[in-house]
Amino acid sequence: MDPGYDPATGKWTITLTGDLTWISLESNTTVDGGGVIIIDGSNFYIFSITAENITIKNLELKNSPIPVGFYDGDNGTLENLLIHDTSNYGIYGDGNTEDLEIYGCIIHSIGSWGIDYWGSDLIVEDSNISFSSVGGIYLQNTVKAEIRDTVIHNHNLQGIDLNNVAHISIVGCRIYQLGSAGIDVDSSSQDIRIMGSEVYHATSHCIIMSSQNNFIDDCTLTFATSGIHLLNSNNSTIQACVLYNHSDSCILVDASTDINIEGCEIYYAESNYGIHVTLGSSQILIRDCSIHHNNISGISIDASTNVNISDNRIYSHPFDGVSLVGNSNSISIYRNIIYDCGNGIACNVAHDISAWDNEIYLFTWNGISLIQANSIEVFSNKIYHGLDGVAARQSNSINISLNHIYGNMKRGVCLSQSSTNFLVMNNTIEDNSWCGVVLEDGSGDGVVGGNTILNNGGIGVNVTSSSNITITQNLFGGNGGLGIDLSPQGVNLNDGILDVTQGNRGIDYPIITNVTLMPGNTIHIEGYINTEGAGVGSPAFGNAKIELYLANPGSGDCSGGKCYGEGVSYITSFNADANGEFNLNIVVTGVTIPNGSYISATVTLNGIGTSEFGPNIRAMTIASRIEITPENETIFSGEYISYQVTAYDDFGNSWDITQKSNLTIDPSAGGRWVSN
Ligand SMILES: [Ca+2]
Ligand SMILES: [Ca+2]
Ligand SMILES: [Ca+2]
Repeated sequence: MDPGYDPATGKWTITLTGDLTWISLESNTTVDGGGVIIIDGSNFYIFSITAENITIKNLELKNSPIPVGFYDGDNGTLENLLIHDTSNYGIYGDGNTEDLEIYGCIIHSIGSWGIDYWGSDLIVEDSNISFSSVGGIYLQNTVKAEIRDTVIHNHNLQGIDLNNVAHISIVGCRIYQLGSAGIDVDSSSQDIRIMGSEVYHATSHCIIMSSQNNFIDDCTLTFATSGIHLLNSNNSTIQACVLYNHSDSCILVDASTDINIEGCEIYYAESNYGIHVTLGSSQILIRDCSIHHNNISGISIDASTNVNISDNRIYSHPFDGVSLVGNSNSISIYRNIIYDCGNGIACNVAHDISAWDNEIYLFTWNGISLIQANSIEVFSNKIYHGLDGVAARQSNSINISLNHIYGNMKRGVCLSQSSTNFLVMNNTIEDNSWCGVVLEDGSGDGVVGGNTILNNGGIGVNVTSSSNITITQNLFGGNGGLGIDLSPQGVNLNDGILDVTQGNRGIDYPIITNVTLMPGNTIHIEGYINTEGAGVGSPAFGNAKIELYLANPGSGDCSGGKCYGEGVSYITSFNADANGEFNLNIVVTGVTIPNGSYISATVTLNGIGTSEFGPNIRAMTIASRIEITPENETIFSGEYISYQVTAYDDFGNSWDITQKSNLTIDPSAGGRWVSN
């Protein structure tokens, strides 16, 4: 050794020579440089440690292939070392090394990994590792390591590379300026915890892992290919992280199972999605995240299954808030707020999807878009201020219920391109600029029932080039067109026949000729289903179901001197006879029919659908009438009959005005009635 003193720095430099190519230490030795010793390895190894309980501290080590190497040297402590200009590792531990602790070390300008460790039980704390030709920290086969409060930056490859390791914690670290990933974990590794750390400016992903049982908490992951890329990685939780400015998606979940992503803020994915789940991933939970301003969509689920997306705020995406593609299935989307997107939720070749309790608004196209989607439930959502509220194409088995769909620039609900087997039930669909509900282009085999369809700019329910749509017990009012309009547009005057060129095959509506309000909540109703003026029914409509409504024409409901609906309140239903005629008394419950109110009705045929509303007719009480009881009775000579005569007024008051109520036909009096 050749100690040299530098008065300028106050430090002593010891340079290794060919006589001493490394320093061996006995067990239980402390080497303390006091902050004033520099060891220049002169391209030789400096400390090669095979002993135990070695502490080396307060030294500067340089110009060595490996300044500090542990070879089955257990319980080592390195403290406050400055290590630089190595041709190989900064610090090395072989596979037989245990319990190495590294505190407050600065390692830079390294020929390979800053720390290369194959042993177990490693602690790295308060250290700074930079400018290596390979990477910051490499662990292989390590069981239990904690890397805390350490800065790792400017490496040609990874910041931290973990291989076949277990029980690793990375806490409070800052990792940046990397030629590859920030943290790279292989598929043999497990139980990896990354907490309170920042990773940024990685050429590849901030974190890429194929390991099992991962926990990533409170990390900020920015400016890379992605923030987190899980590949064949199972049972992972990502929570309370902030991820932004990635050239691909912010979180990539590929072929991974049982992944929870919660409480994260995710934005500025520059060419893809906030979260992209694909390649057969399953059991995915995305909850309570804020996902916004990503280049395509907020969340994309592609070819994956069993996904729950809940309680997120998803906004400001040019395409979809949530996109489901590639036969993804078993997806639940609930309690999300989704706004300022192209589509709120888009299912494009997907099935078994439920969306409920979402609030979706300010979308450019559809609140919910279904294309070749099957087994879909959309319920209790608020969908407003977009173009079409819910739009389905080439989709089937769709249940749209209990939603509030309003204020959209086109239609509330539109099913088209042969969408079949649907229920549109108990929704409130109002104030949309075009129609409330549109069924078109061969969309059939559905029910539109129990909805409140109010104040839409166009038609309430419009059936175009479609059939077998039952429209039942809806509340209409104030729609700009007809309440129900089967193509062609406007009232399809009855022609007594079905006609395949018309919506719902041009079912004729009922012509009610008389509707009388009677005592005891009873109405008497007569009429037929056939060409107006025919006076008799058409068997084409035999046994059809007729639904009665209180009617109130708003705009667009009157033509040819008559008004047709809109049916504002369902009253009751009954069936026509085999000839398409009806003449009956009905007891009405639950609805009050004021004297003079207007009544309209629809016809529904099984397998064909429902008609438009028929012409409105006033329901009147019988004013000041007299009723005789019995009304018809056959009697023979010598018999006698008792009868009663009752007078009624408009208000339902009655008087018994029977006077001589006991008469006999007397043969001896020439067959005349005589009083007894
Ligand atoms: Ca109208
Ligand atoms: Ca029509
Ligand atoms: Ca017809």
